Amino acid sequence: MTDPTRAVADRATAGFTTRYGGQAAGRWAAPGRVNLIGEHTDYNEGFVLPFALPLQTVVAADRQDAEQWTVWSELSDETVTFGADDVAEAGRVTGWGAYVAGVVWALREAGHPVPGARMAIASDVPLGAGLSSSAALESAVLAALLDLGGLELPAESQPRLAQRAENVYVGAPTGIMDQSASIRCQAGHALFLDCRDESVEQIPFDLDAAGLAVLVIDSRAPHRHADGEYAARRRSCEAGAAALGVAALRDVSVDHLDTALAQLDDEETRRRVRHVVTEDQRVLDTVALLRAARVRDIGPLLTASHVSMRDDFEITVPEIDTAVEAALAAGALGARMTGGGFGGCVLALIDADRADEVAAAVTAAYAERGFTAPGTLTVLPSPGATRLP
Ligand code: GAF
Repeated sequence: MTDPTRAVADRATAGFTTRYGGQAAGRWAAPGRVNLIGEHTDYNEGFVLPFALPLQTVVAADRQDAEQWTVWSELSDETVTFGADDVAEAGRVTGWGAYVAGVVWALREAGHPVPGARMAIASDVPLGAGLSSSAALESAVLAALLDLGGLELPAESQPRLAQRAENVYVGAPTGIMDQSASIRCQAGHALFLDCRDESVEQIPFDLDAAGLAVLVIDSRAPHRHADGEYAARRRSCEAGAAALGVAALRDVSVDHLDTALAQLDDEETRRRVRHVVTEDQRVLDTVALLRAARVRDIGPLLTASHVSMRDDFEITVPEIDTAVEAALAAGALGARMTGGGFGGCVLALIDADRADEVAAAVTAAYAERGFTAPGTLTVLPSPGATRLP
């Protein structure tokens, strides 16, 4: 266990003992993620390339006999309790407890006999920063319930189940990327996921060997209508695919992009389609470079992805664009927004010895524009969900 994991695991353990008395039967951890490249491609059955963060959510838990789930979280210092009736139908538990109840609901719906449980949750994954705090919570709870119940569910089937918790129980129409990243990522690798058949390849992403680092910049931008805008982007993509007569935008290749765009009447749909089709190709190009250990060379693809999100998909905000521009001006090899958009984080690929300089440049650019100071953190590709010793 690394030191940061130990600290959050200790908080979950202590929270369990304080709330319930005695020792937890075990502790399960699941990470947040950044997406190296491949944004808004997952629900278009395309490609993504996330990696897991060293920031984790930890659940300390034990079984309880009744069909009841009692959950305390350090984030709100609140305890939520729900029973079989609350997970008989989606949506009955609301707030953060919905992510936990959603996992119980999805497991039961898939026919698994879920044990009652008491859980204490601690987390280092910031909320609302676009680093998949909800997928980390779902994935850690899923890992805990599977082990506590002795339930068998292959790792490749787990993301879909956690995603159903979020899509159906919570009601957020997200794709398969975040839960896949939290569950299936491996240390030192980015996860190349084909969102059509959910096949994965672990792509070595050795930043140290290349003398590089990834700087994650929390834009601190308030989320501006993120949920509604996300759903609107999804609808545009589906409309584009329908107009082109394909099952999903994944089926349009860059070689046929111009022909496809010429078939669309609506300028906005054309821009959305162009983003998704070119972004899928950028993922494939990034993977090819990483396979050849040409890590430095992926920088321009990251920046091109950002430009596409800014101009074609229109999901960036001034704080995000400022962070990208300032990082590039300070010598980043590439920079882009990561995650769903309308706030959240930027990632910058930088020479490892320039992290302070790039972070200071972004902070200065923010101050000049009167934005709330950004957060910065360098990260390495970290392990996916696991039971802690
Ligand atoms: C959010 C969603 F949850 C993902 O499924 C994905 O669509 C992402 O936005 C954009 O790439 O994180």
